Amino acid sequence: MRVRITLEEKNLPWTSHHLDITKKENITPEYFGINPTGVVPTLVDDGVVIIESDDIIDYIDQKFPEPPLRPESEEELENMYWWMRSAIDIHVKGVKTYIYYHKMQGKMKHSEEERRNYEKLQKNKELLNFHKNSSEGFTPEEAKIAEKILDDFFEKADSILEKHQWLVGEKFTLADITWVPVHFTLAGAGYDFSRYPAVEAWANRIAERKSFKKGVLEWCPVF
Ligand SMILES: N[C@@H](CCC(=O)N[C@@H](CS)C(=O)NCC(=O)O)C(=O)O
Repeated sequence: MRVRITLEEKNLPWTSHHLDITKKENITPEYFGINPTGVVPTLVDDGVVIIESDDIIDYIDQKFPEPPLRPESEEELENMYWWMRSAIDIHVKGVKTYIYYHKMQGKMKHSEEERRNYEKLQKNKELLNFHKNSSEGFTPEEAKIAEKILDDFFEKADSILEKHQWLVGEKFTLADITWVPVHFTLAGAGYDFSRYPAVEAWANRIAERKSFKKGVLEWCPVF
């Protein structure tokens, strides 16, 4: 979602190679050969391969600067990177755990063969552990920890968005692009955003943008 929104904001031509993760189309030696963590997305631009959505959208914004999706001041730029890095850091423990527990619990049981296949390919310990837990089911305690991680971020975002239009000030940036899919998917998993009215208003503003309609809703009308 992040990468598609960014590409749409820039009006860049691109080709989608869609992998259905519910069918485990990403768990193949071929895909791990391109992205060693086996997750999506991966950008291949003219032979350059980039993994991690925050690095991909940063690369796109630097290589194709118009219209810019970054602030001008050093301080705001640092802030933008802080929001981007935070989303990546809490992805597995916060976002993924919350969504799997509230939306997919009990539906992710892996067969013995799937488990062996995954363990052969996956070298990343956090992901190995996550998928082992997702197959066995997360505990309510793990789900509570995930929720607390998310609450802390949305509380902070809400207090900023009460005063500013966007996460790092008055300019729409890669920080907003990084966080809006988190909002979209968590809302679809039942996370209570009514506690954060300024975040809800921010998400509604982004939902009006053509890039969100084309980059998110055309691919995933409801999560
Ligand atoms: N930090 C990575 C996270 C990527 C990620 O977790 N992608 C999910 C889809 S949103 C995925 O590929 N899940 C399948 C899996 O975990 O095997 C990024 O932002 O690029």
